[in-house]
Amino acid sequence: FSSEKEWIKPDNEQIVERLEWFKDQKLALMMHWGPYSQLGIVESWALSDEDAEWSRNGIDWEVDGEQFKRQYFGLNETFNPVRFQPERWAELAADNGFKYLIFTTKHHDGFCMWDTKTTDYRITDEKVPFHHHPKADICRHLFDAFREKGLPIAAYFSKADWHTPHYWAPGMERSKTTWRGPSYDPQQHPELWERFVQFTHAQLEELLTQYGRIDILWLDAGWVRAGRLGQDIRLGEAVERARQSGQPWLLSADRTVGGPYENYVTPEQTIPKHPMSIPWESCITMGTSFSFRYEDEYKPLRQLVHMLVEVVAKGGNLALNVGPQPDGRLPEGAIRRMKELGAWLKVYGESIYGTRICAPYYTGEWAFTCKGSYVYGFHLYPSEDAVLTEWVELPYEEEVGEVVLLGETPVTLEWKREEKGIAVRLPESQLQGPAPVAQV
Ligand code: FUL
Repeated sequence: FSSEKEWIKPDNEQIVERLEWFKDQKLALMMHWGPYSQLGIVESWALSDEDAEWSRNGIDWEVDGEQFKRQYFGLNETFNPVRFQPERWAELAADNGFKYLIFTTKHHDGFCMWDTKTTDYRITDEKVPFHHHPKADICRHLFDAFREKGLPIAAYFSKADWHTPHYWAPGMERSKTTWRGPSYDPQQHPELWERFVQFTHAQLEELLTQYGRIDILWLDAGWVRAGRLGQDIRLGEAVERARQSGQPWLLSADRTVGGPYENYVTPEQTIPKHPMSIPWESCITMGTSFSFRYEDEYKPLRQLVHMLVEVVAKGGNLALNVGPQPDGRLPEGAIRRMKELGAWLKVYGESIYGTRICAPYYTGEWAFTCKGSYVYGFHLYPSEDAVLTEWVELPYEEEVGEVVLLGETPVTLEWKREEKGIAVRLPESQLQGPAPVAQV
């Protein structure tokens, strides 16, 4: 979205209301999980030659394409996450300030993490050892566990599907530029394309009618769209059907596709330069990849807090991604960070949740949010050992009642008018944590 004008405000009142709910949430836990997690590769991207170097990094893929594909598509037979305890994930998320879950029901490789009838390439297939586990229908148990903790569900679903022959049709030439697929020109093969459309709609129908309340349909693979392929996948119809039959609250994110079914926009691994008043959510990894990587490095707390504050000050939500391990546990390093962030949010959450943007938004050094008659100013000082002088200038030119430094014990601060804003006197002993917050 280069300009806010391209965003279409929904004409459905309930959806407009749900978008206000959405804007209040601020922090989602995003999770990418599937057979690919076993190899610690970049989600399913090793299947696509488009970015071979990047996605196959560190793994011996010196096999020919077909052999490699067989290898990859055999990963489901060893995916056996017997330590999957969805209640633990849900508890950890709820206790640490996450407000909704975004989960990969199907990534580009086409592997279904629910008990679908549309394909055997699924978590409940008999060939998959996990088939016998009482929680084999992963989406069902995960969604139930999160809803139980009061956290709504966003179902991530890749429109591209590199497993189904309706999309990557055997024997059809793929050129380097179409490795994301489909492997054929949908305009030249409308019947094949229609089979793919029906297949996709049938999968969404299952997810949207048999898995309880879904609050958001998070469609990925923005390249699967009429403007690019000459044929539509008509997912607006699927969204509309779901809204008419039991899920009237359903928001949809349909990346860069635009139109009435892109209710909010989803920048990836980046934060927009300027504040936006349209609803948006940046998905950013806590580690270096969306899917699990062995010995991954997780962003330090200061960086996570600064990211969250910047996103919120610019009017967005942060979908912070964690990739579960192949055995079903969450990586220790990620758990640690979730708890650290949760501890920060317990003290400063009032300046984050339910807020809206207000000038001067974000200056790099300062960020602002508003709620009711309060303005919150976050000082984003650069490092643990940065020295903050006693008097700190805050670029806030509006009227000031009282200035309070938030913390476990809030402290009223002395302040004075300056030429460009106000100056507040900070008691040094209080300057702990990654981003002191002044409530004005
Ligand atoms: C991208 C995908 O290709 C990545 O693998 C990941 O799922 C990210 C959130 O969206 O478009």
